[in-house]
Amino acid sequence: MSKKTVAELLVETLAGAGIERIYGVAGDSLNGITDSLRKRDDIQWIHLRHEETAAFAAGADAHLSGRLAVCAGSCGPGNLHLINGLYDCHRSRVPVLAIAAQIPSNEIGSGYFQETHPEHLFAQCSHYCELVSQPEQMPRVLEIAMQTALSRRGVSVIAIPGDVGLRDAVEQQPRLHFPEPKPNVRPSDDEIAALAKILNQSKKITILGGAGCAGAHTELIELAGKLKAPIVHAMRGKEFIEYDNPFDVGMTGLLGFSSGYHAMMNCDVLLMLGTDFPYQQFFPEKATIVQIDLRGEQLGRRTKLDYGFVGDTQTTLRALLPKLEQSKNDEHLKASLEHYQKARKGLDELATGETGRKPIHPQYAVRVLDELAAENAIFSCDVGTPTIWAARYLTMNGQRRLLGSFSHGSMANALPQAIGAQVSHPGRQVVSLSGDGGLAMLMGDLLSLRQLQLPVKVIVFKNDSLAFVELEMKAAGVLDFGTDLHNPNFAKMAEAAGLLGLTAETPDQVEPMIAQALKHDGPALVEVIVSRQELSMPPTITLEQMKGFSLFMLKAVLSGRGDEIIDLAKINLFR
Ligand SMILES: Cc1cc2nc3c(=O)[nH]c(=O)nc-3n(C[C@H](O)[C@H](O)[C@H](O)COP(=O)(O)OP(=O)(O)OC[C@H]3O[C@@H](n4cnc5c(N)ncnc54)[C@H](O)[C@@H]3O)c2cc1C
Ligand SMILES: Cc1ncc(C[n+]2csc(CCOP(=O)(O)OP(=O)(O)O)c2C)c(N)n1
Ligand SMILES: [Mg+2]
Repeated sequence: MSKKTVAELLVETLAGAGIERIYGVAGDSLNGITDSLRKRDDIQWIHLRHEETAAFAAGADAHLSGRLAVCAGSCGPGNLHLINGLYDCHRSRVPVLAIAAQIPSNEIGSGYFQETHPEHLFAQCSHYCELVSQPEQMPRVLEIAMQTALSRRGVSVIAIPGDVGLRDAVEQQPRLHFPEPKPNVRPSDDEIAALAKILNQSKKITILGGAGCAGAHTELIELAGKLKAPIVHAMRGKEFIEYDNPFDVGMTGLLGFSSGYHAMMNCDVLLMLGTDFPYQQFFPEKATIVQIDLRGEQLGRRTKLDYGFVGDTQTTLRALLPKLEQSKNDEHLKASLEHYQKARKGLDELATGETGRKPIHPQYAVRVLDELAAENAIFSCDVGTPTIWAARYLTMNGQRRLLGSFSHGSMANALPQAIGAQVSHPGRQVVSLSGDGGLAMLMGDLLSLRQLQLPVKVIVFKNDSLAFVELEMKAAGVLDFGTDLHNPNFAKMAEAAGLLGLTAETPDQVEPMIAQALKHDGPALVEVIVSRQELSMPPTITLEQMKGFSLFMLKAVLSGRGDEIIDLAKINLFR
């Protein structure tokens, strides 16, 4: 029997750790690895058209499963293409390992064909990034990379020259055979007592929850019930917090609900749980702020902080709940919930479609999709206006999932993430809410839907523009420029690529076409011709007010009404 190669040991180590697939694009320098994959049936090669897609897809896979996912690119330009997707994975704290093949080891440093230095390139978007330069390092370096991605939640990269992969392995087996550790992390007893005291003494408490509340829904609802506290969520917390939640008052932030904003601004104590909500302008200035996060380094990052605690949300709340007294004061909660109902009603009124009337409101298309989609559908939304519609019109229910490039904010994420979702969850309905700009940016991988037989449904919001940027330009008082898109007929293009392709031009076509696409046994694309400026800027905000501020710098929530920005700094609806 021939000896095992380093590449074979690499693949065996991955398979042994339960990795079922590697997303990537093949290349000479990856030959050792792809050839090892070819010979096994317990780990698949997911062949894509662009490495950026591979990285986003791996990130989606990891986000949905909570487990390590792997992507790969060949030397130089091949792995360089991974970088934007890897940034996204790293900033979203999902465990992803990237295999960056390297040029022949004896050529490193000579300016050889395709030479780059992955250890430098990926240093900023990874916790661990090392070159495997000799067989003795395998599998140890790979195992450290995997362990680091998992335990620190983020990206690890190993760079490996093609020739090193083809050499004989020294070690013959993976060395680590233990299940992923799952420690309980919580504040000390004294800290829990101090936290309980602060909360027991306060009457107007608002909870701001984020993605770090995943898995702690029961405890979160019990907490809100005891404190009579409205719960505001940050975008990445939507899928974990919004459902079955009688305390829900919506999202905060520019794209949020005015009710979310007010619930935060009008509290005496803001309790932040597992959130890194980034916009400083939306935090209350006078309230006492308490933050609980699994990572100490996250404490006080976004706002001044009065108390900070390190703990996992669920474990911490379990320790805290018995120490809390039942609050009897529900004034703040009631006011916040009433405000939420009003805000919700206002948004729902915009999500309508009149027969034959063009163009279609994008809100309407998403409302229809929300109604028709499966109870356990997985959605992804592009950065741009699809993020707004997803935040406001997709209903989460504890089974549905929502993917986006929320922390890194990269365009073109939705289709690649949908690919990763569908590959890793073959039985689930997966829907990509794509911008026409976003789809075009990584459009090559529409072809992958057919090739990999992935029944992803792509809804394209065709507004012939980079609408979100146009909105920001208007807000900044500059004339919009460079935002026009001369689009093809995406439905015909989809047909040519072997997908079902449909075009909805009028509201009455939206429901039957989305229904047809969802039922279709294979990939489908519905282009929806939507209005270009659904949220126009208010005439009352002057250039002077805007000067030097990006839209995100404004202390404002974009009113769903499309005719105003509610300058929330000036209005206090509770007074
Ligand atoms: C175009 C665009 C517009 C946007 N507008 C908005 C907006 O208006 N409003 C909005 O909210 N967002 C908006 N976002 C998203 C925003 O940029 C942030 O990504 C988002 O607010 C962060 O959500 P989060 O705090 O839930 O998640 P993260 O930023 O991922 O933070 C999660 C926190 O939880 C901690 N954590 C993880 N696990 C645990 C655990 N088990 N226990 C305790 N802590 C844990 C982490 O350490 C981290 O600090 C927008 C994004 C885009 C692209
Ligand atoms: C890779 C990348 N390039 C540019 C941007 C800036 N940007 C943010 S949203 C956006 C427009 C997105 O257009 P589209 O996908 O058509 O969505 P729309 O807002 O029109 O619905 C742009 C250019 C970005 N976030 N990411
Ligand atoms: Mg667009």
